[in-house]
Order: sequence, then structure tokens, then C-alpha cells
Amino acid sequence: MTDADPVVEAVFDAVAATAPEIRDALPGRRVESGTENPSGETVLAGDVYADELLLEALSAVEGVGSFVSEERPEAIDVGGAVGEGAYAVAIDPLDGSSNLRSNNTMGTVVGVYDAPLPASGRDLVAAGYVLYGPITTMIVADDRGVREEVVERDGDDPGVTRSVVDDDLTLPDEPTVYGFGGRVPDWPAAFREYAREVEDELKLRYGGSMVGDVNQVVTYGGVFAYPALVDAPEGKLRLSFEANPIAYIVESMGGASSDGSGSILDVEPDGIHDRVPLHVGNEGPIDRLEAALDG
Ligand code: AHM
Ligand code: MG
Repeated sequence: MTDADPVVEAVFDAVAATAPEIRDALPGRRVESGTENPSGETVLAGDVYADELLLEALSAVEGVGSFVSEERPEAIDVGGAVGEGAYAVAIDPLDGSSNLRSNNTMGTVVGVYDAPLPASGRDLVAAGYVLYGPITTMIVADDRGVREEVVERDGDDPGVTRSVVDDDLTLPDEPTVYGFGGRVPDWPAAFREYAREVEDELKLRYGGSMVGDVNQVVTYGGVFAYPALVDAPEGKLRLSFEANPIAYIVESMGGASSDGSGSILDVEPDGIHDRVPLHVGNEGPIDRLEAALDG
């Protein structure tokens, strides 16, 4: 047991506790909130609700020193000194919220860093996500491995139950599915060529929510990417809130991550809202991707 383990448990208790409330709140919050987030994206009422609920829940956790969200310009100080016994929790409150309109899957992404943000993925002590699918599940990765849990309301009680359904998740050996974000004409030629090859071998599974699409890869094996774009070489997804936690989870399951040339976890950020091209999955397809982009 490391010093971080009790804090990690308490963080995921708090995240799980918010999940049914976030779900219940979504039907009335499919509309635009009228604001933009620090990445210049339209924020929906559901994003605002999830962000505020998670801030409230996580600031009450002992050992959480800082709350950092995709929806907020700066880190918020909520407790002790990060790196000296307290941890920074980075959140994408509602990943894939554009799926609210089409009633498709979404998630909440969580990274627990042992350093103030911006920090590298090597400072993560745990990461996870909630998947709001037909079932609410939560994936948690830390130094003990990767677990999948089902999160449910506890009868009429205000609390939730976390039931572990798999306490040692590993990536299947054989890649089966793929999902790549963005539009083909916006991809650099080398990625287009790589995608053509992948398309011949794997089945397309793309729903427009990173959490949902990565969960397909985690379940069946394969590769997910939101690559560099010709007009946006840094891609779309944010390093601190999306890429690092997902890379940590997939690498902890025996898979690989890449920004195009090396592990996502080695990327040194300049700012909290930095973006990065993200590729994760089985080692084979990730090695091939790096070779294709290198050529
Ligand atoms: P969000 O966190 O604002 O919802 O944005 C991230 C989402 C990811 O879940 C998904 O992989 C990507 O944006 C999809 O983008 P696009 O609609 O451009 O394909
Ligand atoms: Mg997101």
C-alpha cells in the first residue's frame, strides 16, 4: 500500500458518488450554457453541472489539494500543498458531451497527480473514468493494477455501491476494433495511409466520445486515436484531462500510448490546457503508427 492509495480510494468514492446524480441531471441539460471553455469550445448545461458537482465532491476529500478541470481556466486550491502529501485531481467532467444531443455515450475522466499542474503523466498516481453507457461503469488504474466496477445507487439510500466486476483488466492480445477522430481530409498523409491499413484489418467502432471509444478498445483490443490534424498539429484532446489519464490506464493494462513519437506520459506540458495527438491501444498498432509517422 502506498501513501497515495487511501486518497485514490477516496477520490474514486467521490467520483462514483456523483455518477448517478450526473446521469439523472442530463435530460434537462442538453442545451448550450452560453459560455465557452478555456479551449474555445461551446459548453453545455450538462458540462457545467458535472463540473460543479465534481468540484464540490472532490474538494471535500482529504488529501486532494487542487481541483483542475477542462472547464476552468486555472487550478483551484482546495486543501493541502500538492506534492507534499496532497494530490492534484484533473477532471474532464463530461467527456463527449456533444453526444448529449444524440443521446450517445459519455464519460467522466479523472487523473490523480502527485504534482501541481501542468505536470507530466509520469506524475500520475492513478487515473480512471466513468462510462455512462446502458450501465454506469468505472475503470480505475493505480499501482495495484486496473479494475472495472459497476456503479449503482444503493437502494433508497443516498450512497452508491461500487461492485468490482474485474480486478485485473488487461488488454486482449489480439487487436479487433479501431476508432479515429476528426475528418479524413484533415489528417496528415502519413496518418491517412496508416488508417487505410488499419481499416482493412480491424472493425470500426467510433461513437464520438473518447471514453466510450477507448472502452471498446480496452474491452476488445485495438487502437483509438485522435491524431494530429493538418491545421492543428497538436490535435484536439487535452493532455492533462484526457490523454494522460487514458494513456496511464491503457499502459497499466499492458498496452501502449503515443503522441506520434513516444509515450504520451513523457510529454512535458507548458500549460494546463495543452492539447496533444493521442494514440492508444495494443502495442502492435501503436508501434506501426510510430513507424508510419516517422517515415
Ligand atoms: P469534450 O471533452 O469537449 O466532449 O471533447 C472531447 C471529445 C472526445 O470525447 C472525442 O474523442 C472527441 O471530442 C470527438 O471530437 P469530434 O467531434 O471532433 O470527432
Ligand atoms: Mg473530453
